[in-house]
Formats: sequence, structure tokens, C-alpha cells
Amino acid sequence: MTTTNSTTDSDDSRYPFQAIERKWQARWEAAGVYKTGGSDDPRPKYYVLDMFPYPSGSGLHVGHCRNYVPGDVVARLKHMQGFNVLHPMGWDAFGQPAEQDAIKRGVNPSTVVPLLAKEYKRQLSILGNGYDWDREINSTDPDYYRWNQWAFLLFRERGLAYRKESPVNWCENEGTVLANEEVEDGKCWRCGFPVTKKNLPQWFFRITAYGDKLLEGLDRIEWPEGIKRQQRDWIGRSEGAEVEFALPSNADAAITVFTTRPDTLWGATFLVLAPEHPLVETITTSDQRVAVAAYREAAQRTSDMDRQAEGRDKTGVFTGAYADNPVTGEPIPIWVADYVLMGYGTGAIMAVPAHDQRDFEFARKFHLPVVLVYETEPGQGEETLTNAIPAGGTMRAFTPAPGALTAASPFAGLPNDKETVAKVVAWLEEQGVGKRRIQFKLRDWLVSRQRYWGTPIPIIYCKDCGEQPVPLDQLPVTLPDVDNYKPTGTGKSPLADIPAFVNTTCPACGGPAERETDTMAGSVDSSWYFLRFTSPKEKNAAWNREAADYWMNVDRYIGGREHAVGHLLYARFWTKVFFDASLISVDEPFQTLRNQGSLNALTPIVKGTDRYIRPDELARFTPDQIDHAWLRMSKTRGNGVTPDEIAEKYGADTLRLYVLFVAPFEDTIQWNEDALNGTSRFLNRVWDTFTQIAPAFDSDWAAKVGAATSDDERTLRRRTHQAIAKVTDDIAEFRFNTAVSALMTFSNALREFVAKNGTGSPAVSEAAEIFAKLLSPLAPHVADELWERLGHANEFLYRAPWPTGDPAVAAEKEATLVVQVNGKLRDRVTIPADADEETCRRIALASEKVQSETTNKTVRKVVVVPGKLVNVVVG
Ligand code: ANZ
Ligand code: ZN
Repeated sequence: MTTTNSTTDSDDSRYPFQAIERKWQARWEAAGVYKTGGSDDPRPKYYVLDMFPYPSGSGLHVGHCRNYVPGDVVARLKHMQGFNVLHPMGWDAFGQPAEQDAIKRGVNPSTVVPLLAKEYKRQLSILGNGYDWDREINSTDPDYYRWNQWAFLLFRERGLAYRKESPVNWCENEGTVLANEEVEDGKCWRCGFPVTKKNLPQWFFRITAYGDKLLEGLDRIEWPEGIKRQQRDWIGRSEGAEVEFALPSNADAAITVFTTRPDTLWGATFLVLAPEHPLVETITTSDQRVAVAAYREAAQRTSDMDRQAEGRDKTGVFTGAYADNPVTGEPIPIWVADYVLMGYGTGAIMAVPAHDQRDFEFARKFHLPVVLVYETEPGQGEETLTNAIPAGGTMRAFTPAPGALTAASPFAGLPNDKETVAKVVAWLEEQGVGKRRIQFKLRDWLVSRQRYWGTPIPIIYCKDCGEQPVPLDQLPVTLPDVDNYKPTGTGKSPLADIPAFVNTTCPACGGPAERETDTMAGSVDSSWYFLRFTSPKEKNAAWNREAADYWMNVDRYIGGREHAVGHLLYARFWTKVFFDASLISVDEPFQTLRNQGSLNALTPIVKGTDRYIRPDELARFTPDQIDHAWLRMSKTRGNGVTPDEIAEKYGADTLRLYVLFVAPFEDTIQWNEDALNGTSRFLNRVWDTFTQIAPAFDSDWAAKVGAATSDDERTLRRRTHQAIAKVTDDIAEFRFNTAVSALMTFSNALREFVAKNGTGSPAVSEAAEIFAKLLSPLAPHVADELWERLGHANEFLYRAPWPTGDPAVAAEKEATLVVQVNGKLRDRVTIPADADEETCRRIALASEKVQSETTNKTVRKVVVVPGKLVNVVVG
């Protein structure tokens, strides 16, 4: 009765995925299968979190499946393995995307967000993702953002939030503040007007106070090395010293530099100040004033990145002033140059052209002296140097000029290494001209946004009492409902135009006062949402302590690499602050992080450029102007394919399998709709196989399968138990592609068996039941349908126990290993037929009989014929 049906691949045998998927989605929802257990649940907990999305107008595209499907697969596996699983979803809905969408539609973002969220939820449900929607959070809900405000005040109380004047990107033409990503080549992205800087008082979080803790914690979490490296570089801890240079012309002032190489002080032949350095004004001599002023002007228009670019032609201007090199006693000229940044160290450097490449280029261009501190060959001369020498060599002896600190350098002959640096720092400290200093590249986090769509900053300004926090019992400060939420022309947030919002009373004196009108950056919302998910309905606190202690930290966090030094750093910082304030019990939020690869689509571009062409622009180009490139699928590029259309055409289960199977999780996928036919065919074949098996399915197979001992039955059982081990490990380790291919192999074995031996064997029932379970996390709809067809009425595989494999059954055919000692037979051991040399050696040496022969003797040699014989030579 059981020959394989050769028409299985044709369209008429396509399984009815649409009906099946709708049916199971409705059943799952009605039964509330994805409801999370409480923190008193006896099962061990497992917290799987996908970075929560910001909903925007065009909804999800299939590229999002790479983020959300794998998280769902892992959550399903863990639930079936007996864990109490938290797998929540919510909306990161403050900020630009929702605001832009609202501006486009001419309505308030608060009207748009719930609609967008609903649409995202619908699309995620189409994919079959199982979230506990009772825990849905929306960051724009006052019940959520009041806790942003609470946290802001907590940070302020702990000295971690402060206000200071700081430049913003400013478009004079539009009268708006621009975010960094709205500045393109120094110009406004909308109107092309040159962007300038404008100083505004703004709020900062003092993340720099956590530089060391943020570094240290990286050693304790299981994150991709690349992300850890990015965070380390971003934090950028440098050990060095501050050194003071006196000004002969001005006894009241001195220039302090930060250097990582104080040991090269003998070769510091000039100083360089950042153009913005406050002393530039004071020290510039009158004949240099015009030139210096012009140079500072020009520097203001250059971005920090360009200023630091390697190999860029060095520019600068002499101030006319000199400083004393404290160790040589020589006066050295003070220059201004834009390769020195005001925002790092002290904004001033000592230039050591012999050992620092940038200083070298600068010195050669402006004919400044070069003095070697370390020489790599005796009598080496400076004139012939073509590059700085950053490492190596031994320190020269210096003959000091009159007025120098010492008679001669006490370090002559020392090597160019860290120890010498440390000795010099200690010595400079003794001499009172320098001190040890740790410097971080990390900057404090600017949280102020001059935008409407964000959390209002809960501060009140009183003429008499100054800056006052809004009392906690008056939170939340809610965002007023307004018609105009577009950026104002003054640089202030649109909230500043709403007197009813601005005017309030001072919490301290009761007098008239004004509210802060800036809102918080959207990155604040995502800095703690993982805590809110542990108790999203908590009324009296940001989270319920017991729930947070039970669930934290997140076991598997899944999201894009682009968040490496933004969100992922901020979330760690907030967690550490909460930990230090004794509000939670963990100091790292995400134990394990996994970054999905992106999904690219073949996108039309303008020939010879990398500019993409959106579908609505295509008509403006002739065919010979158009080329194609693989670009990341995204809303803005208009190259997105919705999960809706794919689910309609192939089924969500097919889409899930395609996304999981086509490439390793971390790799880039090139979207190819044809490839969906492959996974679709696989599911159709599975469907056909189960159609054959179901009538003969015996749910009591476990009691009978031990008797299934024909060669074919043993082979099938071996494949079944091998599949359990492989799929279990692969899913847990995010090797979804090989998990799917293991299922394909398993499915083929089952089909072959049935074709040859029919469906009557208990080994077939065993295989069918286990196959449905293993398929379930990956393709949950069809798996539940197959389960039902095997006779499990009113059940959900999500609630079924995950199978455990029997390694003995899974072992490849067994073989007998002959074990000899000095050529004499001592033992016979049963081993897996495919045991390799190392395994055979280990098994043989572990044999009791061998051990009793070899005690007090030296094993000289072990000869192994894998799978057959081991001879232990002792003497
Ligand atoms: C003298 C020297 C000699 C330096 C030498 C380096 C090599 P990191 O490691 O990145 O911390 N520097 C200090 N402040 C700067 C600023 N505001 N803008 C630009 N450059 C600045 O780099 C520290 C080094 O970068 C410092 O050590 C200083 O140059 C420069 F053979 O001082 B060094
Ligand atoms: Zn007051």
C-alpha cells in the first residue's frame, strides 16, 4: 500500500496551509497558550527577548523575520523543555519614525501609534510567533514613560544627570535642530543648507562615571566578540598623564596636556591647542590674531570625524606664544590645529614628532624641530626620518638647557615600554609637573531632544529656587495633546510654544515657574524595557522587585549589530545604576546576545552610484540608467516584501523555514522568492508522509518499539534519535539552518522506510510523533496539525514535553573492539562503529582489565586500528 507518490511535488498536493495556519492561530489565542507563568512557578525560568521594534508606517517586511522568528523558535524549544518562558513583545514608539509618519498623515503621533502597533501585532501573529500579549508594552503610554521620568530623577539624585551648555546641529534655513543622522556631508538632509553648531543648555547622563564598570562587566557576559570589542573601543580607556607647561609670558596661566606617552616629553618640540581651547584667545599675540581667528572659523565647520581622519593634509596656525618644556627647559612654540579635539583629554597636546605620526606630518609641513627620544640605532639622526617611530629603541641621554628640571634625563638607556612610562610618570609626580590620569573616549550621553514626541523631562525652573525636580507624586508629566508638534524655528522644543504646559508652580516655593520643554531621547525607553516586561502592569514602581529578581537577567537577547555602542551600552549602564541603587539584583541585563544577519533584496540603483531607486521613482529612469545591487531590505528603500504576501502564497511555516534554513543565523541572506519553493516542497512531502502514516499510528508505540529489531527498523530508530540530539543542540546554539537540514534528513529516512516496509512498525509511530515535536518550534502550525492527525485532539505541541533521545539507540551500528596488552587479548568492548581513534584509545585505556595489567607500569605506546583493535604496549 505504500509506494511514494510521485505527484507529491505538484501543486494539487499542496497542503492547505492557509486554513491550517488560521485555524491554529485562532486556537492558540483562544486557549491562551502563550501566557507566562508567574514568578512563583516551580519551573526554571527562561527569558527570551527580541529587541522591541519601533512601529512605522510601512509595517514589517520579511527581513524582520530574521530577528523575530529565531527568538520564537528558541522560546518554543525552552517551553517544551519544561521552562517557564518569558517571551514578550512591545513597541518602542517614541522618536522619529512615528513622528515622521504622523507628520505625513497630518495627525498627532498619539493617534498613529496605536494603529501602527496593531498592525505590527497582526503581522507578527501571521508569522505564528507566540508572545504573551498580556505583557505588551508601549513606551509612549504614560504608565510606561512616567518611569523614564522617575529614573531620570533617580539619576539626577545620584549625580548622574546634569545640565550644561552644549552644541547642537543647527539648520539656520529651517530653524531646526538636527539629529546627527540628519546631517549629510555637513549639510541639512532636507534643504542642503550648511549645518552650524548652536549652543543650548541640555541634559546629559553621566555614563562616563561607569567607564570602568562597563568595561569590567564585558568579561562576564556571553556576547559576540565583535560587539565586545566595539564597546571596549568606544569606551576607549587610556592610561597616561597630565603634564603642565608654564607660559613665560603669563604667570597666571599654564597649559595642561593629556598624553599617553609622558616618557617622550624630552622630544616635545611644540604644543598644539584645539581651535576651541579657551586659552587660545588669551595667549595669541596681536600679530597672529587675524590668522588665528580665521583658522578657528574654518575649523568650526569641519566635523570631528574629518578632523581626525588619517592621512589628511595637516593644517594649523601659530599663536605667536611659547611655553616651557618642563624637562628640557626649552621654550617651545604653541600652535592651533584642528587635529586636536576639544572634547578629548584637555584639548591640548604636547607634540612629539619623532614618535607620533600626526605630529611628525605637522612638524615637517610647518618646519618644526624633530627630536628623537628613543633611538633604534646608535647615533640615529632626525633629518633622515621619513616617519615617526612609534615603538622600539632605547632612550637617549639628554643634556639639559639652563633652567631644566634635571641635570640630565635619569632614564637614559631604558627601553621603549610600559615600565619606562610608569617610571617617568612617578618621577613627574615627584617633580610636581605631572600626574597620572585615566582618560576615556566615552562621552556623557546627551539626552535632551528639542522634539515633541518623547518623554517630557521632569524638571521645573524657578526664578528663586532654580532647578527643581518634579515631585514623584506628581509624575507623570504628560505630553500635552497639540496640533503643532513640528520643530519650532527657535531651537526649542514645540512644547515651549504651549503656555499651558510651560507655566506651572515651583514645587519648593509655590511661586510661578516654568517646565523644562526638552524631551528625552528615544534610547531612554529601550534602556530598561526588559525590566518592565517582568511586571508590565505594576502600578507602584517601575517593576515588581520579586518579578525582576525571578526573571532577570535575559537569557537570550536577539537583535542587530548596529546597536553595539548605542542601545546595548545604554542598557548596560542603566542596569548598573539600578544595581548600585539596590533596585535589582543583577548588574548586566543580557547574559547572552545573538546578532542576526541582515536580509538583502536585489534593489534598483542609479548606474555608477550607490543610490537606490524606490518603486515610485522607477518611472523617472530609462533602463540604461538603472543597475541592481543587494541592499538591506528596508522601508526607506522601498525594497521590502511583506510577510503577509508570502504567508498568503506559501504559508508562514514555509517562510519561517526558509529564513531559518537558507543561511546561518548570523549571515546575510539574499532574498530569493524562488528558494521558498524548496522549503515548501519539504513541508508538502512531510504532509504526504503523515497522510500515509496517520491511519496506522499507534500511540502506544513506546511499549512496543523495543521489539522493532529488524535492520531497517533499527536504522529508522537510529535516525530518529540522532535527529533529537541534533535538532535540540542546534536550536539551543542558534544553528537553525542545520536543525532544519537534520529534519530533512530525518524525513527522508522515514519516507524511505515507509516506502519499503509500510506504516505498521512501532518505529514508524515513534518517528512520526518525534518528528512532529521536533518540527514544532520551527513550523508550529503544520506541526500542531500533524499532531492532531496523529490522534492528539485538543492538544498543543507547545505544551508537550520535548523528546529526549536515547544515545544508545542513536549510536551508529556497534562494533566490537579487541583490546590487547602487549599483543595479548585482554578485553572486548562494544563501541559505536564510527568511534574515531581517540575514542577507541580512551575506551580501551578505561577498561578495567587493561588498567589492572598496566598498574605500576609505563604505557609506552598505544596502537589503534579504529573500530577494531587497540594494543597497549607497556614496559
Ligand atoms: C604625546 C605623544 C607621543 C602621544 C607619542 C602619542 C604618542 P589615546 O590613546 O587615543 O588616548 N591626544 C591627547 N589629547 C588629544 C586631543 N584632544 N585630540 C587629539 N589628540 C590628542 O591617545 C592619546 C594621545 O593622543 C596623547 O598622547 C596625545 O598625543 C594625543 F609618541 O602625547 B600623545
Ligand atoms: Zn521656587
